[in-house]
Amino acid sequence: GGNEGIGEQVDYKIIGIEPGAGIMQATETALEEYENLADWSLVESSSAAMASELQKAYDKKEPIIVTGWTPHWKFAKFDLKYLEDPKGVYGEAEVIQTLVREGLQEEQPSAYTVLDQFFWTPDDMANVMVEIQEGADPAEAAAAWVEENSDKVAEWTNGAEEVDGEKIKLAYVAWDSEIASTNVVGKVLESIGYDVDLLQLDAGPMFAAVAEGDADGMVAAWLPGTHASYMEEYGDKLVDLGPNLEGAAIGLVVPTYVEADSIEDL
Ligand code: PBE
Repeated sequence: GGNEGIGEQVDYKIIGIEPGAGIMQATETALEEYENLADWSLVESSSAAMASELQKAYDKKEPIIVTGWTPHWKFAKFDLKYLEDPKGVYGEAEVIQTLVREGLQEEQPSAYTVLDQFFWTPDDMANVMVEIQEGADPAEAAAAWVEENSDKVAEWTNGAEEVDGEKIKLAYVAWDSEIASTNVVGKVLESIGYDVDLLQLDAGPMFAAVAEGDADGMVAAWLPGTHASYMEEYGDKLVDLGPNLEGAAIGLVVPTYVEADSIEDL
């Protein structure tokens, strides 16, 4: 390692997101495990503020290092790369899983069926994210996607009987990826008659809410790595409905003009 140029230029800082995100925990681990990062720090921020820092640096072609993840609209908007992670701190490919509260299957079988069958691709998710990033209201972007993808939606609602205004509460965190997925699933549940409430929380409280039955479900668990600590804490009180997306990833992300390929080059 030891590229003093980049470290100096970014003030030995990695631009993070909300505390509580799994990627923040992983990055704290990276700061401990990579000796060349011993004097670096991780800046707490928010997903939106991280993206605007990235935009500002990118416009000026200045170096920047952010906590990044896929699917995310930033890869469509900017030329970016993941830094290699030879120590494997950020894990391998991740999936995003759907988790629901105990008792949902018996009490709200239609919602359970939809949540169980919800599965889409990173491109699907990215398309919704890009619309929102370009200014669409999340609920409207989700409604438009649902309308344009009726074949896929029909697979998710297959076998789910219509209901009459029953209440369903989905917990999520304001990560761009989860704003997209949660709004889409919410629209699909509305389309079969549910009165849907989207409950925005921090990561830990999101897992706790579903585990304790204060929310009915969530489509936002990044596993096996990113949210491993939350699964350890709440996993036995959650019903795991499996992946809703395959091919997710987290890591340190830089614009391609940054002259580093690996975390060890910093
Ligand atoms: N993320 C997006 C989350 C999961 C979804 C990668 C920012 C996290 O790090 O916990």
